[in-house]
Amino acid sequence: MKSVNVGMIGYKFMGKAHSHAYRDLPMFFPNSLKPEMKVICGRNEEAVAQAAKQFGWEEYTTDWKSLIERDDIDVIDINAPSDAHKEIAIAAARAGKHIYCEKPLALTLQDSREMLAAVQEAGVKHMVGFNYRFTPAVMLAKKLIDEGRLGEIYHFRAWFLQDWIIDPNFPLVWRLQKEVAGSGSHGDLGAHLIDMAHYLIGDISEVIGMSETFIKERPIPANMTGLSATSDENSPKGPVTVDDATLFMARFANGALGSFEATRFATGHRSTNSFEINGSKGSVIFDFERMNELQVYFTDDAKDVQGFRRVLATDAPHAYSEAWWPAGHTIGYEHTFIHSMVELMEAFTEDRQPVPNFVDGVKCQQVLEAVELSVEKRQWVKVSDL
Ligand code: SOE
Repeated sequence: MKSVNVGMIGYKFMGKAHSHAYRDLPMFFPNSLKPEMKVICGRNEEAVAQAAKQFGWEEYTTDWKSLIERDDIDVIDINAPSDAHKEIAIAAARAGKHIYCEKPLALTLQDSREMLAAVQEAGVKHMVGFNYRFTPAVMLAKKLIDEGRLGEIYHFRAWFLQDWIIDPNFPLVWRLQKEVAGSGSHGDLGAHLIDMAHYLIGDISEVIGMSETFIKERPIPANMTGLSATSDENSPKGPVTVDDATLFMARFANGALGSFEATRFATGHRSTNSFEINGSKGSVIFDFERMNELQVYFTDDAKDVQGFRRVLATDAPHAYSEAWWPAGHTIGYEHTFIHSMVELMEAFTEDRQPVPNFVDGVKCQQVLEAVELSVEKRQWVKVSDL
């Protein structure tokens, strides 16, 4: 197998990010299997035809069921809104297709478990879109932890702050509707933080959270695409059925303590995705708005120069640096998706499951749901009880 034929369902924000990744991958990773951009699928024919042309897909279709039946398609990439993930993933697995699915994996823990069972039964490869794991600075943090260079880990604190719906008249887009999105900032942003915690620190054993929907009703959108939408003055309003902000505290199985904040109401923060980790021998701080850097502190540095140092984690010898630009010529958001697709291609070459996969997707969903239960009950919830 020298190339992998992809059929992609969804063509908006994530569709563009994935398409760009498939297109760039062969240029920068010439030794990788090549993803062939065969077919893009969406409900609106005019829009999907335009996307096919703009992003570089060979064909388009509006019928995902016929797409997954095609013999010439190896991988189904699902980046349609979250309520579409389950049906498509299960059908694709039964048709013997490998799957890349955007996060959150499903609307509920139960749905995500059914999806995992389907891919395992079919014996196909499965991957979930936790793209931030593939940031070289995050991978450096992981290396420092795994090598024991931060010592025993005491704290993981993470925050994902946005403000794109701060205007109460911003329309009721699908991300604000429970039946389509599952949850709000929690499943959209908190899911990334939870996966990051799993990746870096390990399993979460118990959680306690709180949640709020600040704006209860919003105008029904006339048009929406990606994260933007419009409505007119006379648009009727509908109820917001998800959280605007969810915060929770967590205890990790290894004894570390965690705090998590996901909100779309952090005025001035366009997309601040950060964490800090403190261990007995040092700390790291990461902020996606400065994604090329990791701040690192070691307790055994000479006292007179002790302090956080800024490591440019996209230069050699850091992850993926050999594929990119000369030293100091930094990379961006889109590269996290290219690296994710490289992992998917490597999984084919090495005949193993890519990571993160649906097992990680289910683990994330379990914590999401444990937090929701804790909010409802106003008490600590053990993740393993779900
Ligand atoms: C919108 O809130 C969003 O694009 C998420 O859906 C993504 O997963 C996150 O990476 C950035 O914010």
